[in-house]
Amino acid sequence: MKPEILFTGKGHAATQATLEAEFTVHKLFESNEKERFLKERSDRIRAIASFGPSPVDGKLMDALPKLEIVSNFGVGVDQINLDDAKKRNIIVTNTPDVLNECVADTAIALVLCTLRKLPQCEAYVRAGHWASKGPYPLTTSLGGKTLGILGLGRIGEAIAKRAIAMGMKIRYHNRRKKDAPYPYDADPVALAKNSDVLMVVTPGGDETRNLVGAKVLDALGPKKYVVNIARGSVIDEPVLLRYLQENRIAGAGLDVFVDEPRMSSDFFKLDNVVLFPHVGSATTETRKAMGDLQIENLRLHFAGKPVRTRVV
Ligand code: 8YV
Repeated sequence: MKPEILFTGKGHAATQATLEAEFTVHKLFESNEKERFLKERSDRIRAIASFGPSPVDGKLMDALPKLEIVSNFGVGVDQINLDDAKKRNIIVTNTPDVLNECVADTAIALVLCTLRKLPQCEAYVRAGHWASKGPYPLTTSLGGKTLGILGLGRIGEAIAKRAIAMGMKIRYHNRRKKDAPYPYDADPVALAKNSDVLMVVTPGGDETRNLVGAKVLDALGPKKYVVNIARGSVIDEPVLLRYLQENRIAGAGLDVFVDEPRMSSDFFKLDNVVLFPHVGSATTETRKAMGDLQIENLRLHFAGKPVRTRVV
């Protein structure tokens, strides 16, 4: 008998195909009557394979009394209520490390695109402006600038390595000072004050909601930039939009948004923001590695062995 598992969202196709071959799969996201859907399967579902932002909370856990494990596709588990899982002795796993390099590449690409306005340069050529209007206006160098990393974890370290190679200096803020070779700032405002580019790499969730708001953006000021490859929730998005409209910061590079894939269309009118569609880890290779780890955790669990990357 194959163990029965629930998919919370439509996700990485190859991973979902492998899971469908090895397990009996139930697709919650395809049902219009979710409560009934869960009730009909409540005595059989032993695992959730979570994909994307749909919440895995106490209510869903209670609807599945046989639930043993939630195996998430992604390192961020902010959509999963970890306290609710802990209380119910439900294991939660994620997919750390395998995406560090890829997300760090995206982070540096966003810094380059935001300071050097590379997407705008490309659009300028395609619009025929180079020949008609002349050279593109000068932009801003990375070399010699300070990158302030808000959340120096494994991805932050990979970003720091790359930024140093590009001639940038590194500072950071974490809740606790680490044994790291970079200057530490005691809070996000101090970090913003001391940096030219504030790089947001913290986990999402309640603890970091709107961590970057007016105070931090004021500390950055009109000559400096913010880049977010973490979660949209970490930045107060309406405030950021207003600060960009009023040129109260120099610019922003954003890979993540509060209500993806939606955002205010007012962002589209601005020349001082670069917008990516949450592609931090979105390569064929990295998504396969993430899926393999998600699958491995489920296989290990159902083989009665300890999972590889346990969060709770
Ligand atoms: C993915 C991510 O976009 O790992 C994460 O936390 O945000 C990304 O790598 C996401 O997990 C896809 O569902």
